[in-house]
Amino acid sequence: MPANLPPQYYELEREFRAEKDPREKLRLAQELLAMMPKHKGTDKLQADMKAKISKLKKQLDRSTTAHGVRQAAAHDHIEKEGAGQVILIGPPNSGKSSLLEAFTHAKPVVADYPYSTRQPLTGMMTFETVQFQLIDTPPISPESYKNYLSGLIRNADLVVLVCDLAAESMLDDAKFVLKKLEEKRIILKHEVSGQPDDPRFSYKKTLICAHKAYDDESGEKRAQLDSLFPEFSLVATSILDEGSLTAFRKAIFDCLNIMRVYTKPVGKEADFTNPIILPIGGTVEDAAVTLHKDFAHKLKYAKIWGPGKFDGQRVQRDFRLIDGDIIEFHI
Ligand SMILES: Nc1nc2c(ncn2[C@@H]2O[C@H](COP(=O)(O)OP(=O)(O)OP(=O)(O)O)[C@@H](O)[C@H]2O)c(=O)[nH]1
Ligand SMILES: [Mg+2]
Repeated sequence: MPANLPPQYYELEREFRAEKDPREKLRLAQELLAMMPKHKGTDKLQADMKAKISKLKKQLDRSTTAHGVRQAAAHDHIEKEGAGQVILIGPPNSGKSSLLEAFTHAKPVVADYPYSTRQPLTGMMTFETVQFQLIDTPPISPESYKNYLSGLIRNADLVVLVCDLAAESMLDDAKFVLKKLEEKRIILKHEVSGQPDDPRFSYKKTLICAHKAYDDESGEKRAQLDSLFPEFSLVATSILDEGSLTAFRKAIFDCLNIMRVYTKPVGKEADFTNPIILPIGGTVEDAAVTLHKDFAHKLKYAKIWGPGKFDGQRVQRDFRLIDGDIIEFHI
């Protein structure tokens, strides 16, 4: 019986054979298996691919546990923390590590020469009452692309493409990053609603960071970036300008399409230190579910304080909340 494999299968198989990084190879093998039509004609192919997957997993397990530390091949997944995981990517020397240093307690290598960052590093950035996880990464250029970057970017909630307004080659460098990621089947978009039909691709919401803005007095470079990315949100930053760093924090919050809701125990003050994070448009019930499924089940009504409401207004579970609302659950 013929296997009848789709044309994309052969393209992906070629990529799989050429791939050297075991983690990326494992991901491609899993994609190939998922793409294979399941019938008698592919029985042997399926078994072969499952054997390859199991061998790659063993190989990765060994590299992860050897010496008790996670090794380079294991960089492609970073556990999420806080209200959103944000990955800083871009050409060499654009200022990715300087941004991580400015916003978090992390101590990345910052240097006036390119390729100073060799591996990803994370830190937590505060915006008002929430924290976001920032990931600093090694640069993307014709000379260098760490394969684990594809996994990290796919997994992140938001991509920040850091462009260097002080660099002559700013536009070419940014275009190269887009092209390289497209090769890896990652498409940077200004907004993402749903994913592409072809499951091998992924769309990632991206904020453009026009960095070293102090060095662009005339605004000419910024205008060039605006025309390369007409639809994207763009934030201009400089580590020398505190106001621009505040704007960056706010831009990240806005791009993540989330809101904060503060809980208030009956008869007590609201807790402003630990908001519930919900996607924009979330309801009273969504907020209750984040506390506990049973709790949401038992919920009778809630009282709300916030803009556009009477203080303590009584609402039902399908009531849509907005950023900054205070909620008192009644069960
Ligand atoms: N003028 C100016 N220089 C900056 C700014 N931010 C960073 N730099 C300088 O730019 C250079 C590169 O900064 P890094 O943060 O190491 O850049 P990177 O993108 O992490 O570089 P790689 O890790 O090599 O890709 C350093 O000399 C920084 O001091 C800024 O806002 N303005
Ligand atoms: Mg760096």
